[in-house]
Amino acid sequence: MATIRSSEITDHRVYLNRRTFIQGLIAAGGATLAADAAWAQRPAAHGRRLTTISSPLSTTEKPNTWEHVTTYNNFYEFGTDKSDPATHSPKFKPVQPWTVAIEGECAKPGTITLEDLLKGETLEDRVYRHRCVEAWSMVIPWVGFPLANLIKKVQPTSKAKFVEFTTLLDPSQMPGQREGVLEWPYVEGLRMDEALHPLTILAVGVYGEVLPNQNGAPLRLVVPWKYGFKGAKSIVRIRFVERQPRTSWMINWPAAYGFYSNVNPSVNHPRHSQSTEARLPSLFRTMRTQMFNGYGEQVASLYKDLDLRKNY
Ligand SMILES: Nc1nc2c(c(=O)[nH]1)N[C@H]1C(S)=C(S)[C@@H](COP(=O)(O)O)O[C@H]1N2
Ligand SMILES: [Mo]
Repeated sequence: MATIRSSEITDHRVYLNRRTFIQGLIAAGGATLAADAAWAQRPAAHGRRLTTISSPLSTTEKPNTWEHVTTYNNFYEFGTDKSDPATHSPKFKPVQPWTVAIEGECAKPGTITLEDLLKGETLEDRVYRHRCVEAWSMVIPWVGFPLANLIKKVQPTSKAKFVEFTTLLDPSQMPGQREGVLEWPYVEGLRMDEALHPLTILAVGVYGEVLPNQNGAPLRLVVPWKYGFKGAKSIVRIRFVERQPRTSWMINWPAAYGFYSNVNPSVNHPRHSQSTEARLPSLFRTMRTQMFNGYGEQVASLYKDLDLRKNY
């Protein structure tokens, strides 16, 4: 049994006063759960099922529960606490029909509805490891389809070197956007070869069901070898560009959040060691973090000519 140094749990102590999360831990530990107003916020699986096939690219690790996946995460548009997305997003109504603007360096720019985007797609269950900068991790059973399928349809030009993803801007529905915690709207980006990689998906569901609001309804990005924040939520624009996009987190704190943000145990975040992680519901960082979150065999070749200490 490894000895746990107090420094290894400091990051988590910051979140220990998050009531819903603590109760989640108690529940996971099998203790009796007190009936409590906050816990009543816990979303139940809503039952809007999707038809899916399972993917050979799934990990065989056991997924975290629906409760973990949907009550402990980040979606700053709804607040900065880990429990805020679940608490403050239920009233959010994704615009119907949801549309995505396809812009920039491609042969077929235009506006596409989510329904059209899904035409001809087979939805896959993709069970992926998910590693956050704050040093916790989960295993999440996403439902989605390869981003590459969409990219091929809209035919990027030879000038398209990067893909930029933008989240909905709607301060009337997203209270976090009335605060200056990040530059809004939330922007993320990938290099073209990362975007085309078969592990990279656009997700529309989790646990076989339509995405709940807090996980990025109705459409979000999932890139399993990168830190969780690369997965932009509630996407309304996908733009093909020649230059590396300025992402919201790079603008917020460039020394901590680089463009690549590949999971890398040997490069520390200014505030956290990145060498170990706590697999929720455990609070202890007893797991060694793997290079590329364990997806090195599939993705390491993308970075063979890059110094990953400089390009963090
Ligand atoms: N628009 C938007 N997307 C976002 C975020 C956010 O604040 N706003 N947070 C990111 C971070 S830091 C993480 S860890 C994941 C968490 O949500 P998930 O568990 O549903 O992936 O969403 C990412 N996508
Ligand atoms: Mo994160």
